[in-house]
Amino acid sequence: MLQALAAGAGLAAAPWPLRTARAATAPDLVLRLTAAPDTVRIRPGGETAVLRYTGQVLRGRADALRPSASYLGPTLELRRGERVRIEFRNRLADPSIIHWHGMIVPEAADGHPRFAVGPGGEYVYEFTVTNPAGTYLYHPHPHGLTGAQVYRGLAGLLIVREAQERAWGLPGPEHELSLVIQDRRLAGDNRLEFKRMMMDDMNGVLGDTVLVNGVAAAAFRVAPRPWRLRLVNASNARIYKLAWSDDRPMRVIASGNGLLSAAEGIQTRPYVVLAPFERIELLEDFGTRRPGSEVALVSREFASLGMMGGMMGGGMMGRGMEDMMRGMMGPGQGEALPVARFDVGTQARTAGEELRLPPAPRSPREGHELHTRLAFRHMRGFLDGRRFKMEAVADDERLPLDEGTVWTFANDGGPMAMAHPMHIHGVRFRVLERSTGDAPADLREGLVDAGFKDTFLIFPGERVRLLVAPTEPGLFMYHCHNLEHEDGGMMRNCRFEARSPAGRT
Ligand SMILES: [Cu+2]
Repeated sequence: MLQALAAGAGLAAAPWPLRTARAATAPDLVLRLTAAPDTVRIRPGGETAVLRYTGQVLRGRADALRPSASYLGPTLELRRGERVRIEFRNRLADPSIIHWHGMIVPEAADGHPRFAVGPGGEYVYEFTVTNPAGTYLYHPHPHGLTGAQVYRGLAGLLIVREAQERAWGLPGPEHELSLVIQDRRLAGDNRLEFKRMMMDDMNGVLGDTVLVNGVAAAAFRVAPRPWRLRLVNASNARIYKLAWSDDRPMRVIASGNGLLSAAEGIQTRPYVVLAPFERIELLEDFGTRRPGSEVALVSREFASLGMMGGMMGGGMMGRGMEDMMRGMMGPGQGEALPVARFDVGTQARTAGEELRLPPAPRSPREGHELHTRLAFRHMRGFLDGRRFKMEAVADDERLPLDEGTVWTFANDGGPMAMAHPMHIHGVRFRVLERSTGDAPADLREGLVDAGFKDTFLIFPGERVRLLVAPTEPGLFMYHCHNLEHEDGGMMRNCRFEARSPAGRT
């Protein structure tokens, strides 16, 4: 078994017996995901070389995989409570490993970079789906290579479903749409252009074209009725300020890791801020719009983030200089961009059901505290002055199992300060508090801190307190999900462990 896991790997022989690799009972579902080079047609004028996950159902429901139309991997459709085995085959020229973003799985199934397998290698994951119904992702996580691999196409959706979703009044799968939003830059010959300049390591790689599900100028035909929209930011670094072109409010039913609770209710926002690898779900009634009309999902301008954004928008440069910079670099962070178009059908309108969101789970006891200071200097991000080391975990990066830790993140201000989308593996957490007044005025109203999250955006000068209660023991990680910051080392391990009798954690 262990030999099979590390087959051809060289890089990472399993560092300890993978007790989770083969459960006592057979899995309900056995899937195979293969990462390999491929070509797809993204726009006219020649195919684009990409990296791509393809999948197969080896055992169980054939509908557990839904193929994608472009370079994205197949959508995994999993059911809560299902036991899943996934065999990952690396047919890339570089090491890789898959992380199930937002999923709470055993340590050995989390896709930590220390498990990366080399070209020709395989890794077997086994876990039970414990996450509630929601929108999740899978993507590569080899240290230093994540940004390039995701940019070239390696990512896919992972949807968890529950039988009760219909009883909660949510539109069924036939009336939902997933939009995986990514910005890319295609050269004249349709080659994907990744890093081009030093700024890319600092700001993260930004594209000039928004692709939705791997398609440029995406358009959807929608019946005039309520739809469940799963909006997913799988961009390396771009933050979107998503809004309807007709300025209707956005009705948010999930803010990240599962649906909002009945107590929280639908959160209405004029626009929604979506940082890299955050997801949000909307309940949108297209029946309230004129039949035959069209409405666009757009990303609105914001001036508050990004060095170039500030310089260009703040009038620090002359007009000619501004135009030249924009031509060279493409749209910076915060520039307005089109995302997708929705054409409302002309058939009779169908009313929606009354939404009954599920009750909130009980909050854990808050018994522990942690503090992490984020800083960005010399083009690199630091977590409490530290950078990533494969096995290193400090005393102040240990969290007790099965109780609440209040984890405070403070983002340094200063001239190089940046917003960072922070992600913690292996847990879903609540945002307890955000320091008031520090979120930029042109983004503030679009933050949704309700519900459970696994990724949150923290602005320069801001302090955000989370309530985290790990349930899976072992070595997990927390990091910035701007993929260039992550690859640059703005990532650390954290260990979830039982409290020792002496009280030390
Ligand atoms: Cu960052």
